[in-house]
Amino acid sequence: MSRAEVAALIRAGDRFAVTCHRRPDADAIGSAVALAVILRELGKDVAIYSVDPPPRMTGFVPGVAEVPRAIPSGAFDACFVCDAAAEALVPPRPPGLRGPVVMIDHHAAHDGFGDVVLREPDACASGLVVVRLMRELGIDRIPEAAAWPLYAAIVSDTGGFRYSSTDAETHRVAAELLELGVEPWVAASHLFERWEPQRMRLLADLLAGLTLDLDDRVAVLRVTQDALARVGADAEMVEGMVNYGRMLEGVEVAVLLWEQPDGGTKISLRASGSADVAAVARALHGGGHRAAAGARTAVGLDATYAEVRPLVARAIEGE
Ligand SMILES: [Mn+2]
Repeated sequence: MSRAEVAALIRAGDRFAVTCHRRPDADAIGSAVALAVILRELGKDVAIYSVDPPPRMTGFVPGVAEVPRAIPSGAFDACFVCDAAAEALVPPRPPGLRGPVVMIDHHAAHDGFGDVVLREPDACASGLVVVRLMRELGIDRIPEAAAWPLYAAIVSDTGGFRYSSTDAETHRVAAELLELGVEPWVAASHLFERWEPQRMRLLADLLAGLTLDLDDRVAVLRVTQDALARVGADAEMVEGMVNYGRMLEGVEVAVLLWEQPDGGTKISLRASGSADVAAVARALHGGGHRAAAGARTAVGLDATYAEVRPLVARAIEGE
């Protein structure tokens, strides 16, 4: 559906539920909070919820800590789900929903789930899709209460304005957010620094076990349940670790293999060149972006890497 059609749907409704993908990241929770602010600006009744807690690092963003965990009751004309590329990531819908589930997303790969899908893969973050939708609705100025949530969404999904998704529009919107009072150093310090000692120890452990493969063009990092227990790290601390593999000169794809409590493996993939890791993830029934994707297997780390390796080899040859 087009942005204009989604805007028409918003104008026609009165009561909306707003949520984001399960185990939200800063873009998911930030775009949901911002969308709720914008819908309220239009005089709509809005119930926001996130069944899983937002990451600790987003606790500084105004509005995030107040997002309820409970699925809201009452009647809703639509339920907006921010930043979710697949049905498995969509939280339960409010029982009183009498309208469509509307997906607001920017992922290149999307399973098509949702009654209405507004997906703009050229946007660096779902937060940016929310800003575009806001303008479509005739609001020119970003409401102040949406500024920090949108900045957190954009700065985290672009890795601090470093990824290839960063463009002029990204910086234009960021400039607008700064004019509304956002302080970049405060956001950066919360989102990228302030590490717990356990997280730093986990990184040391990961780097000690880093291996290079396929003519040093692929870096492989492994996280075991044993290692997590040894350093006292939790699941949230594993997020983003794959990027360290990508920082090596000559590495085109970084693979993080993360042993799950059920014996399966979660795979995170990052590309630094033009290799398409979304294609690798899709072959393993996962998804994501061209340069950042993920999947899961039901087998252990070594068996998983045996599946991943030929796919990654093809991805780096195919660029
Ligand atoms: Mn996102």
